Amino acid sequence: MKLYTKPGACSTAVHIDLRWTGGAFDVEVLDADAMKAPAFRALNPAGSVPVLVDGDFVLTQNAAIVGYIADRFPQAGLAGDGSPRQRAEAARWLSFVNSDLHPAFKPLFGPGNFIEDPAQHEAVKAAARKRVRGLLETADRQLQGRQWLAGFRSFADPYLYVTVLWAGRTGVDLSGLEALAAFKARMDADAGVQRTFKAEGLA
Ligand SMILES: N[C@@H](CCC(=O)N[C@@H](CS)C(=O)NCC(=O)O)C(=O)O
Repeated sequence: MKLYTKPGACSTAVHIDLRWTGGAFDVEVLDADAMKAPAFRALNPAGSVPVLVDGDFVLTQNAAIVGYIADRFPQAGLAGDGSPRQRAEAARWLSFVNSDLHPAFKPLFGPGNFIEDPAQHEAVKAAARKRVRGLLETADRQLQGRQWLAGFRSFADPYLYVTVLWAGRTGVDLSGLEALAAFKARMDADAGVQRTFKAEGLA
């Protein structure tokens, strides 16, 4: 099994999941040029990470990939204990991060994709920061009295963690989000996270 990732991107969350499984896998760390190269475009014409290759199976899309990893390494408990209820809780919070939180950053990373006039870019980014802050308040409320989003460690947690790092880098106000800050500190200290960062050249 091989993961294609870009340092600090959403694929870094998948990389942490793989470290948490304790299973064997290869990783290829891509830069912007490698993501445009024909060899990578042959795997994913969209040119985005993550991509997971398992034998002749090429899989894209975060949600599909982490579900596949959870099923391939059930002992890791990334989707819970095998009960429908825990699977649903893990999927609920994965969906929150993948379809609400992650897309909310897009205007911060590329305001020009939303409005052409550069004079408007700061306003677009300010609105995005406000939306991200609101979503992180939801995560903070969920983490109050819990260590992990779903109530147990799941594939939703590394993805949330990566978005918290993005929020720090893009000037989102994180003040007062104490449960989220404690979650980030736990993840910062996690051995799997640290091994991931080292492998991606982020340590
Ligand atoms: N819907 C896709 C989105 C993947 C995505 O947005 N990947 C970003 C990194 S977080 C990417 O590769 N962007 C292109 C680039 O960085 O060049 C998924 O969930 O896998």
